[in-house]
Amino acid sequence: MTSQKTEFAYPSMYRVVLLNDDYTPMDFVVFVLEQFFDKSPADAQAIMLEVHNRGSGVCGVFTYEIAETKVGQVMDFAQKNQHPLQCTLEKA
Ligand code: TYC
Repeated sequence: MTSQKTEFAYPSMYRVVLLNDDYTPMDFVVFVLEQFFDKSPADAQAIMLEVHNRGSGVCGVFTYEIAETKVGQVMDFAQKNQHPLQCTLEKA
């Protein structure tokens, strides 16, 4: 029997990052973190405060396609609610 070597590469991962601004309500950001990133109320509150106090914070780490989709969902939802919330992705 011939031996087979299975070669594969792990996909690159991307951080989805929320940015602070002066206008988006804190409750809205907490809701976004619970709704789109499955965060518990306590985790969502902690991440929101980190963004508020430090300027940015990580919502999660995903493959490119999923990270892109999350960024789109957040930006869409913020725009529909007329908040200037910004969300980006960066290579992990
Ligand atoms: N700085 C905002 C305020 O004081 C709250 C906020 C938190 C906005 C996180 C955006 O990603 C953000 N209302």
